[in-house]
Amino acid sequence: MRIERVRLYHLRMKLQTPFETSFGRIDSRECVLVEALSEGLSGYGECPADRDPGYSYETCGTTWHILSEFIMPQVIGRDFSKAEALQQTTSFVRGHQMAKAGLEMALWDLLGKAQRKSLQEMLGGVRSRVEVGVSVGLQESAQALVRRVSRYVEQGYARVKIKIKPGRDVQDAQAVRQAFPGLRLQVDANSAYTLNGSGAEDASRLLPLDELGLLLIEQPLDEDDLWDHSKLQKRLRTPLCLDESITTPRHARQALEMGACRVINIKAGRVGGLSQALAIHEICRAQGIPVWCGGMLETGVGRASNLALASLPGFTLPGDISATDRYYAEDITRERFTLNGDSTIDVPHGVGLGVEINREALKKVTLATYEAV
Ligand code: OSB
Ligand code: MG
Repeated sequence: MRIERVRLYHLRMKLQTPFETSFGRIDSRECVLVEALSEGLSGYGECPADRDPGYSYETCGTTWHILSEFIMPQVIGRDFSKAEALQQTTSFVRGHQMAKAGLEMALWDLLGKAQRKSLQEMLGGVRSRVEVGVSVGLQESAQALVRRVSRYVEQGYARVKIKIKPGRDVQDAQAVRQAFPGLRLQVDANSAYTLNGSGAEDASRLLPLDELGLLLIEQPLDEDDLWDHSKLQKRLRTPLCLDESITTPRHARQALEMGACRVINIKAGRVGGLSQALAIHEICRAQGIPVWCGGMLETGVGRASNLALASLPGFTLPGDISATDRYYAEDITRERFTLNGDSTIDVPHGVGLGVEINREALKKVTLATYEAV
């Protein structure tokens, strides 16, 4: 299909509750939505970079810049019969995985619609519903955290991840574990510690987490610090899981060779697109390494993509893919995802992403648009 035009939308959507991590607190979440048009069809993709460079160096601003100045001019007028081909087309851009991933997702959606295939079919997904959990941000106190977790457990989430940061780690996790002895529980530090750091930042403070029966400890150290993760993993029985550190299939392979982790969180956005997510899934599956689908507070567009990805056979741990109402009162898709009684969410089966954009809702949350022909 020849890409005739591409549109960008800068979105800001108010969250149901503020979300706080070790790198900051947000009340609303921003992202860039990509629309690729061809033969009367539109494909949509989501670049999950937020307003601030707290999770990674990418932001809505860098995504906009890289797509509009460099990538869109190379893509418009070009024929794509496979979404994966975008990797070659964009290989002249170093990094900027989320910018590439958003456009790649739009191509998957577009090609799926043209070929009358669901994204799940195109990716090789095998499950019609996937196990999910909820990611709970930092709360005012350990008691407030336990109350918040209780609410999600009552709603039916069978796996909970709590965010931790220096000074708010072992005690918070202990409080949740004490209140919910059988809960599938994991923690995420978003790179807030260093090995042999000073005071509260020293990752050896996290060693008592090993007694709490956690599923995994996610990204305690810096994104560029595979080596120290490998040293820390040797001191823990609990698997370390890398998120920020894994931005390419090569990093996934090297992290596993080094013993820097025993689990990988796959986010298509962070690794440059669904095609790269598939490659990492394959590397891990060949070695029996469990993977799960991470989340970035996506709209219905990114959530549909995450559900299709999480239906692949190697995704054996519950994903950070919660029901729509955990995030947004109003979404930009007509579909709202809901939690089933067994802590799963159904994988969309319509063509492409299987979601329809609610144009009025989209308009309400759009801060700026850009179109190139
Ligand atoms: O580290 O997994 C993370 C949200 C934004 C940026 C980074 C992360 C997260 C989450 C939320 O944990 C997961 C979700 O979408 O529910
Ligand atoms: Mg994470």
